[in-house]
Amino acid sequence: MSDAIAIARRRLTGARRVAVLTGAGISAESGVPTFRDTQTGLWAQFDPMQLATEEGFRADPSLVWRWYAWRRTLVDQAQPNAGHRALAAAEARFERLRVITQNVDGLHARAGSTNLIELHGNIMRTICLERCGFSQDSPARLAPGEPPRCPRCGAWVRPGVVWFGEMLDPAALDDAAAEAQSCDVMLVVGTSGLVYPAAGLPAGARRAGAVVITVNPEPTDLDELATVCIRGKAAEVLPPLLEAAY
Ligand code: BJW
Ligand code: ZN
Repeated sequence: MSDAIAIARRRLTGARRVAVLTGAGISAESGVPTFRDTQTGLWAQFDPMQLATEEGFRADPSLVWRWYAWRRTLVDQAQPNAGHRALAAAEARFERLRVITQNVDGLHARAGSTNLIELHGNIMRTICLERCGFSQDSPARLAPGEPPRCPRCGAWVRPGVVWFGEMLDPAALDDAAAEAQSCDVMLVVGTSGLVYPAAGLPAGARRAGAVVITVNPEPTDLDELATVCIRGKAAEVLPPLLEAAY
């Protein structure tokens, strides 16, 4: 076990409330490419920042729908990894453990996490572009081509995720901010810390006096405010970090 993991384990001992902020890195070892790594093959010529906006969707609905159809098949084939499972199992160890995820892949829920906030929605959900209220769990393999029409109002449907420039669900964001304010320890796993408002949560936790532990194989801006910084892959670090010491 690395020194950093041993130090972080000591900081977790005695913690009652643990908040966990996760990003795409936790699903990397499940084979789901991180948002910024989806630019492979056919998609290399497109900027994800342009695909993940309402403007981009309206400009070329078929293109954006195809990108999401492809990503849905990747998510459908993926399985939760040891990192997701360690977090799900740790719910039983602490008085309160809440996972706040930026991921849209649903792998935390599939691993068994029950106390979960999905800040950026879920790629397996389909909603109405005009927000008439239509929402449906999508089959994994929604056909590419043009997006279907909303059965209620006839507008395009779109993925049930939060695009750039869109508000996060206010209740989910309030919940996440309250967890950050009240936790003893915040674990920050596999996120570049570039996308707000999620990226602001660790600073909120730190200001409120929490210990902040980061897990990432690469340096990020969040390291500056971390109490303990663990360099490593989520699926390798989280099991030894979270298993109870007997
Ligand atoms: C491993 C690993 C392994 C690899 N183990 N780790 C304040 C300042 C500046 C800008 C803004 C601000 N407030 C708001 C903004 C604008 C914008 C924003 O933040 N822009 C920045 C890019 C600057 N934010 C928004 O627009 C948000 N809305 C909002 O604020 O509304 C109010 C508002 C409206 C209008 C104007 C202004 C304000 C909405 C953000 C929605 C983000 N949506 C996406 C797409 C979801 C749908 C989809 O997937 O298609 O969410 S963007 C994308 O980034 C996705 C992710 O959830 C999110 C975060 O990415 P994440 O998870 O950190 O992944 P990566 O790829 O960046 O990093 C992976 C990390 O893993 C790396 O560090 C690796 O090293 C690591 N890793 N392998 C552990 N094995
Ligand atoms: Zn509609």
